[in-house]
Amino acid sequence: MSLPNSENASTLENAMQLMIQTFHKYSGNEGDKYTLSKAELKEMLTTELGSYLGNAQDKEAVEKIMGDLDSNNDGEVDFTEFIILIGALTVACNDFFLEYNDKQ
Ligand SMILES: [Ca+2]
Ligand SMILES: [Ca+2]
Repeated sequence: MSLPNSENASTLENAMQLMIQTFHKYSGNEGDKYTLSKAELKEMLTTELGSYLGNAQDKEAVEKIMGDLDSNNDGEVDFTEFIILIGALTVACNDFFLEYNDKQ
């Protein structure tokens, strides 16, 4: 999947495109092309967020993340639900960063 003008894109625009591309890289593996099944979510979490989420290999952790994210309860994670996860993780990273800076 490619989006227009990626060469001229700003850093933030690139980050947005990467989030879209990353989602579609996993969502297209099985079932609905535009949503993540539990297996696709697990693969995405372990491959892309391994260092942040640590033990996402753990079946219960995946079930919990799936349950938390699947706000419309259809058993799949759509792009809106995915972006909420990324947003929440980014907020947590920012909090960590601010705290770390305050201690310097
Ligand atoms: Ca899918
Ligand atoms: Ca859902």
